[in-house]
Amino acid sequence: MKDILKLSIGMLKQGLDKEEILRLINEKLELDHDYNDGTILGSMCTEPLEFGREVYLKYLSKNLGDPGLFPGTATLEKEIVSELGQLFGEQNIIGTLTTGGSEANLIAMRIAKKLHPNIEKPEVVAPESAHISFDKAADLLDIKLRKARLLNNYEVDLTHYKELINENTCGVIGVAGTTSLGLIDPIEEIGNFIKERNIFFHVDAAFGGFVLPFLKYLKYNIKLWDFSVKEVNSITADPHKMGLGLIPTGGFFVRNSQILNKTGFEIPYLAGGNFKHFHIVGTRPGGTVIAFWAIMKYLGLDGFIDVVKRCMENTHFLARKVAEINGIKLAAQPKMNVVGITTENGDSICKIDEELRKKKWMLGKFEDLNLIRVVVMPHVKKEHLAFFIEDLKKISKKLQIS
Ligand code: 0PR
Repeated sequence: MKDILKLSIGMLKQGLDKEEILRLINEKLELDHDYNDGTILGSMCTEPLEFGREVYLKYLSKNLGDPGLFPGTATLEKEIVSELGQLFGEQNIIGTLTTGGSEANLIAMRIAKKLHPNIEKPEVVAPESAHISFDKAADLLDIKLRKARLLNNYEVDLTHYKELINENTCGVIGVAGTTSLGLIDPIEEIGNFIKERNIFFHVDAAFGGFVLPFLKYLKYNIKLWDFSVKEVNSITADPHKMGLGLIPTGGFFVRNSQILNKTGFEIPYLAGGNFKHFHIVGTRPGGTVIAFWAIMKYLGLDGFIDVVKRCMENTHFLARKVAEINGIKLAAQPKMNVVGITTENGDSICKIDEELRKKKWMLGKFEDLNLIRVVVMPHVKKEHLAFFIEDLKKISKKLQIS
């Protein structure tokens, strides 16, 4: 009895008025960082497109966990998947929007295992630069994740990668836009190596999926990474990163439509009827899907190209300036709008990160690679980067003298 009373103490007996509630929320949210002030330099998320936000608010009760109740919403999802499939080099693919890249990668790992019921101790090979979601998936699915080491230039050591593939390998992973540096794995070479070997090949383009296709239109020289490599079976690409979608909107795309039949889950009792699905979650947002459909229609190819073009201009500006500062250097020449910064003499980057944080700059820090990461998202403007560079210059100078 005492415990029940204790539990109810936190909840108000009578509700407050809306104004007071909003005031309380705003007070708490003062603590949050704001994309628009330019200090968030280490995030792969950004402000969603305003029109997407408006659309989302209209339709946020739609639930694609029961698509039979919302067949119209499900149709919009199919249209998104079909258009993105073409953008990723294939007609007639299937797929689905997810809660993010982690769920999409988990789905891919599950499929790799499911398609190989005869492998008793399944293994998946991935580069060391693969996102943490693969470790999570391996843990959940009881798959052994074998990681290929990186070379000094942070690219995967392909010889080691190939050595890790054996008769227990049910899947291989390539990354098109690594989390730390935005680098692209040699997808074509991996494809060639596993040709005719019945190994599921998944490409994680959670970040790169909404950058690389547009870079191609901007005449960047991009190596093949998508369904145009015939051995690639599935791709992760997330609208809530460079697609300006709402959080959460990830994406999973698969070439062979039979895979859903072979590996999909079923929920027989749903009000709208039974549909096979890939998802780990049950109830899932329809509003974010409709919003992304609207974003795609609103921006069109030209709009997405423009977003990426501006991010790349700022990326080049930052990269040029970093290269001029004594004591630090680019970890790698940026392939997309991700810039890694490391020390020239191999000293730890942590001190610089600490000093930058004191000045409110929020970056990603990859201690194992000794680099800090700036993701030049659409909310990061040239003037923010100019301020950042001034601080970086001062900090680098100060640390060299001390
Ligand atoms: N694959 C890659 C290549 C990723 O970079 C990420 C996330 C994922 C998969 C997983 O995607 P979800 O986070 O949608 O599940 N990359 C970012 C990272 O870890 C996620 C992120 C976003 C981190 C915003 C911080 C942040 O402020 O860096």
